Amino acid sequence: MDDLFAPLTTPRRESLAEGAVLLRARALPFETILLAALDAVIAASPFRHMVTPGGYRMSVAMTNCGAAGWVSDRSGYRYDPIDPVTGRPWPAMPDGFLTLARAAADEGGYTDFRPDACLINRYEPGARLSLHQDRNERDFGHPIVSVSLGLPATFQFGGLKRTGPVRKFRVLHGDIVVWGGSARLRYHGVAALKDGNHETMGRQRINLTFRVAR
Ligand code: MD3
Ligand code: FE
Repeated sequence: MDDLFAPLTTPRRESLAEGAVLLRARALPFETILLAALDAVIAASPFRHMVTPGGYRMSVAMTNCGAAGWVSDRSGYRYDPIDPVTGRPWPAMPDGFLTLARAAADEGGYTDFRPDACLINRYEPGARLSLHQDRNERDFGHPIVSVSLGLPATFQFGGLKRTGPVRKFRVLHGDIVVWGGSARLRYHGVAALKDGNHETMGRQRINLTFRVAR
């Protein structure tokens, strides 16, 4: 059952590990702007299920905005300035996305964050992301900022090796996580999404993941 008192009893800011901080509900003031911008992005570059280099269809549907978009296909993972589905550049990064990502990075202690890539992940009930590292970017000195929207999810994060202990925590609509420093290369994933209905987002979770890819 939902905890009605969560906004009163949950800290606004939680340190998850060295370099990683969870900022509760920080995207809520941007909700309307984010959702309008998101609609425009997916109208230009729709969600699609990419295929892993091993040939598996990902359960998470993805799209991108910004100068570079994360792409997976039989030939590998990479950042590409062109959306392979439309043959056109990915939609530009909306101002509201940039402003929020930068404010969150600032609050996490990372000044001057200028992401050129935003990977947008859509989880429907049952969709999951298995444990992985984000290592397709050129410079791991830049943090990653993650904005959660819609249904709650369980984040998993481990260490710098695939094996070993994994910690779990719930992320809710409007929560932001900033991953930098020694947390930047931690293994992480998302457990299978539990079914539910979110009052503004319906039966889905959307995650915006801001990176410096260049
Ligand atoms: C921990 N997305 O797109 S964001 C991804 O919720 C990805 O859609 C997840 O992992 C999602 O690659 C999780 C949280 C996240 C992002 C980057 C990290 C956690 C991280 C980098 C290092 C450690
Ligand atoms: Fe990741």
